[in-house]
Amino acid sequence: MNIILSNPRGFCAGVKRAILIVEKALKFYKKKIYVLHEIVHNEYVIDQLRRRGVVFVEKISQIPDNSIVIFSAHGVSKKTIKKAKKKKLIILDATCPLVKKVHIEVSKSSQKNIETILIGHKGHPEVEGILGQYTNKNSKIHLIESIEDINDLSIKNDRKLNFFTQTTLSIRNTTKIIASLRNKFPQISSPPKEDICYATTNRQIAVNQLSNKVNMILVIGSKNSSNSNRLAELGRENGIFTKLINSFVDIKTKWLRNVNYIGITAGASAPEILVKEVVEYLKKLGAHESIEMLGIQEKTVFQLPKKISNTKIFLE
Ligand code: 0CG
Ligand code: SF4
Repeated sequence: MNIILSNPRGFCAGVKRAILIVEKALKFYKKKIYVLHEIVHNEYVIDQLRRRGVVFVEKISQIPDNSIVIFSAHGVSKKTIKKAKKKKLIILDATCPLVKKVHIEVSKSSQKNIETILIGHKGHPEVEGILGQYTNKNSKIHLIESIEDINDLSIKNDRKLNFFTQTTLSIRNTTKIIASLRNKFPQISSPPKEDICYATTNRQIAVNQLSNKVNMILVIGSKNSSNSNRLAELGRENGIFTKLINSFVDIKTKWLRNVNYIGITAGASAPEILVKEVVEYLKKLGAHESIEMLGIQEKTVFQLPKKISNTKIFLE
């Protein structure tokens, strides 16, 4: 069996920044650190931080007054910020700057009475955070998940209408939804640049290339990770037997029967150590040395919040 590693894969700039914020906060404050929601959607990352004393909560009400809170990379609503301020929490915002950009645009639309459509997955924390930027009671933000949802939309004035998307969607599927939206509302205005982020885009391009080379794909990522799920979905759409796994422990040897080329990728929140463990495990089962597939080089780096940017952590 031959192993091909997809490129790029794994951590994006937003995830690196979010995890660094937690690590630096642990060092800087030397106090209990609360994180609202999983900092990123990865079981291994959360387990490691939990062991170091980080407390993950789902509601602001679970945090004692005057504590330190970090908002996860997926972002929060305006209401959540208000609640945190009311409790006098010290806030460190790990919202990815690319999600923040969508927040700013949606908030502007709300202020300008522009009706907005958001393409995204219901219940995902990023979607909840984006919807929560639209506070204008006289106008509306509508969430759609599919082409079918477009038929149910009731729009007041399609000349004062725009749309945005969640950052981690399927490029293929979203392109189709946008085409149908434009067809139904020819006057709709769109974001100046696609909201699906560079990391999501590049990992999907790589999986498309990988699909031409392998007969099985392993996507390393957690069940609640939207971008990881999209990679697994894409492998399957391309006709490749694909599995989403947390780590090598999830691999079933029966999957590997008759597989001579196996592709490995990792979602934007999955650390490289998990890829290494999978490769080692497959090699123990008899696979050859892995080969890195050439792909798009990523250079994006995001700045840290000023409060903690000078705090040095181990190996820095
Ligand atoms: O892909 P989603 O938005 O579910 O998040 P995850 O934490 O897996 O990855 C990047 C971020 C934020
Ligand atoms: Fe930011 Fe994209 Fe990474 Fe999400 S997946 S944290 S939007 S860079």
